[in-house]
Amino acid sequence: MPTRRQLRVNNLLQEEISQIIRTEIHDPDIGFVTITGVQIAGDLREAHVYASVLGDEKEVHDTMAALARASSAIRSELGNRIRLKYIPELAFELDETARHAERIETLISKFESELQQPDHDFAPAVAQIAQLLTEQRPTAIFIHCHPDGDALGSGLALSLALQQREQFVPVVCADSLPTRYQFLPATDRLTTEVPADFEVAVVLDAADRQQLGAVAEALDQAQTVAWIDHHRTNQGGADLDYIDPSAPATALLVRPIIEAIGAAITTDVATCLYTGLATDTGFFTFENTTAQALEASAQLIREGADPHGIAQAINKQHKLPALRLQGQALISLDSTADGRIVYAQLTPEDFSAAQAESEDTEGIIDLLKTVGGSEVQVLFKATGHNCWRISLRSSLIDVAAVAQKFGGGGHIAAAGCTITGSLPEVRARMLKTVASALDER
Ligand SMILES: [Mn+2]
Repeated sequence: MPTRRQLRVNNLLQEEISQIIRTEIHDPDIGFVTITGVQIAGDLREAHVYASVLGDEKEVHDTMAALARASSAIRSELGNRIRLKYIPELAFELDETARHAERIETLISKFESELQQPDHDFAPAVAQIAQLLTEQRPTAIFIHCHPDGDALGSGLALSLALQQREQFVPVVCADSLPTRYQFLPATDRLTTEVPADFEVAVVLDAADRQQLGAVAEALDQAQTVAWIDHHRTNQGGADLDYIDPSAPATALLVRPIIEAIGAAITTDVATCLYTGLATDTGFFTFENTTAQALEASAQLIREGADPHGIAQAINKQHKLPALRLQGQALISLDSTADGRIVYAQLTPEDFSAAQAESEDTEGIIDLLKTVGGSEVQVLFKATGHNCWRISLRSSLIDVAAVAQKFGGGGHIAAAGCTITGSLPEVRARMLKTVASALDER
């Protein structure tokens, strides 16, 4: 099985070799050739380059011979173009269709599991949801409780877009707007109250009904529910589902909907979408910081989003209670499994000593991630008597799977769940589950 790094190098080599053959190698013997894949050896010294050639036996033979002749020229051109410690020797091999298909299949399943590429064409879902929204039936947008930048940004962007079509659509959230997001435009349409009558509900950035918190039951009032989300644990099942776990943020799923209803990406809409994308990628540092994320962010900046202003507004809003709470969490910091698991806890006493609220815990888990040698980070937060909200992070194991064992969910690298019981008991259960997930790896 190739590692992620090898996959990345393979893809890079494939792209560059294709281009070099197209533009730099002028051997008339080279016919219609497509580089269908590259497999680099474990030591990175040699790469098998698979070529499929259109034509009869002679054309195939001549092309392969010409590629073999050109291989050192291609290799030295690769050296000019890419930065690798060692440019591998290239061995060109004919890609017969059967083997080709087989390798494509392996690659696709690899992509699905490792890179979370979409296995779906989402165009029909986008079109159907856009169609629903242009019917102008009374509509309400629902976002997850304890709203983050993606939930708020996605919700407000869609509401602003619908307003351009003369429709006022509230954004319903069980919890009120955190201070750090008060800079967002159009926050006046946020409400904790379920509107009296609506026919269409659009749910954004929530993995399931529970994540809507106190307003979850309001969904039963809707005649039609459209659900747009990027959480891997989302099971779907709404009237219209648009669930794409490969998307770095729900904001990027909302964008094509806005375009499909014919609304403009105004400065305000761009600000909301950029906020969703930036916050869900940890300001473009998390694992989900893909080329797609950066390209989309560049586009939003051209459309008026102010990256510096948004980052300042969100990150320079620390309140004393939140910083004191960070201190409490850091004092409790401990590790297990030879330092591979790092954990911290916030008891009800910590919250009162810091005069902090649950909203103030945001960002603490990211401090845990900075501990050298740690592979999994776990934060235990008291949310009531013997009730613990647990945040999990890891770039090594699937923490969504761990969280699911306790009725929670989330993403591969970031997940959470709630467990009741005494802290020592809850902590022991969770750390044991995490440790065995590490062992099984
Ligand atoms: Mn999100």
